Amino acid sequence: MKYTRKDFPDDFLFGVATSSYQIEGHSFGGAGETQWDTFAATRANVVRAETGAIACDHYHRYEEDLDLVAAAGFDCYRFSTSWARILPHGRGSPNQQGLDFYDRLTDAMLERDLKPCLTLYHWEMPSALVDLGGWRNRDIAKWFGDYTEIIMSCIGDRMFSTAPVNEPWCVAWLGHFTGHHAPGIRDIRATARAMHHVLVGHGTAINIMRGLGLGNLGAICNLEYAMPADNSKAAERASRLYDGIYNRFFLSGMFKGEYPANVLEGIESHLPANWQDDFPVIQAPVDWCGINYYTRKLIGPTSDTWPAYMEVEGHLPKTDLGWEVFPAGLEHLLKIVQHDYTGDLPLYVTENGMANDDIKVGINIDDAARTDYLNTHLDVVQNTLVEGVPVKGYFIWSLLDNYEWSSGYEKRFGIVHVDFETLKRTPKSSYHAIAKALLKA
Ligand code: IFM
Repeated sequence: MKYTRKDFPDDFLFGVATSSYQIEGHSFGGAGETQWDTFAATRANVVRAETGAIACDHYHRYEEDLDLVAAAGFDCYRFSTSWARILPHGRGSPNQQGLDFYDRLTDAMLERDLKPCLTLYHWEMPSALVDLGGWRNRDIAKWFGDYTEIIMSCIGDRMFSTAPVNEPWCVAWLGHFTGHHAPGIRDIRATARAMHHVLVGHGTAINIMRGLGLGNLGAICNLEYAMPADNSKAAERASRLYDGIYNRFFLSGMFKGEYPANVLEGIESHLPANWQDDFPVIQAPVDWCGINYYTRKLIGPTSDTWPAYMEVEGHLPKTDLGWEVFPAGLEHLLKIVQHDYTGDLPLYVTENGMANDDIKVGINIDDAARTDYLNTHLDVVQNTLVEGVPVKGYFIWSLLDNYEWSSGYEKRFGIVHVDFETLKRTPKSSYHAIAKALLKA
């Protein structure tokens, strides 16, 4: 790595991130069926119809995995609890095995001196709640609040930080507009409601946690840097709308209590009645904001129905998911978020990393491309720190190769290789480079 921890402020935190459905193995420990199980069972949704049934078997191997996190010198471990593991039917009686698992997992982090950084919803909606409309149904905010209360009453006091929802754009837009993610809906009204309700759910969970006396609560958004594909006014307008839908809708809701006008043009008639009345909940104060960043998008206009934009292929080097490598986008976004929304609030890069076709040669896995990717993104974190942006930490996605949603197990994001036949873990060269950089004196 180009940097060591000494190049960053003393209180700067380094972490690595995972999520429950992507690594745990949802067939273990009494977890309920999730929307990803049924989405994967539907033709052509997921590569080879793969599910998270076994995943990395982290449910049984978490001690070994946390040993790897600690041995690399990370300060923090970002993980998520599964709604369907805690409440197999989404509501009602909790699954004690699920609560016990997260209790053990938490203690295992603390025993290794790792700060537990929790996300409460990383997409494993229990199927029973999808049957009731999932994020389309306004009651989801209350159900999410109930789930929050159950899990946080059990492990909340031991968390370093907690965020309710990972990547509200993915939840709402990929799940209900493009249909690329579960529940695989393609409907503008469903999308508008999911966009709004996911924010009401976020605020409800924050308020419940405050009520339990918990602190260091945040919001985590995935952001993409939108650029016009050419110099035309139409491309400029299209890229502003992409930015509005992808980035500003969620940030504006949470930090300003409003939605961008260009987004409302397309969705206002589909929002639930009296949606403005929900802003006091949506704006529940948070203590920090997390940004998940991977790439930029070049956007051009189309003559299609709203939002009438399209992604135009760019020519920068790409990762194995076809995402262009554009570190400058992270710098722009950190500055924009601070300037337009969060001011002095601590910012974290809560996910950053790349899919790479990592090949195992003997016992070695050389993923120099990943180390380069991390270095170039840390370069821009350095730039923002110099300019006074309060970035307080950086988390790599991901610890392990894992279930990459509709790509199944085909795309590898881990700094640790997982053989999905034997489940053997092998640290890649990026892991060794990070371990060297994070060595504490
Ligand atoms: O794997 C995902 C993760 O679940 C959410 N953020 C983006 C990652 C890479 O696609």
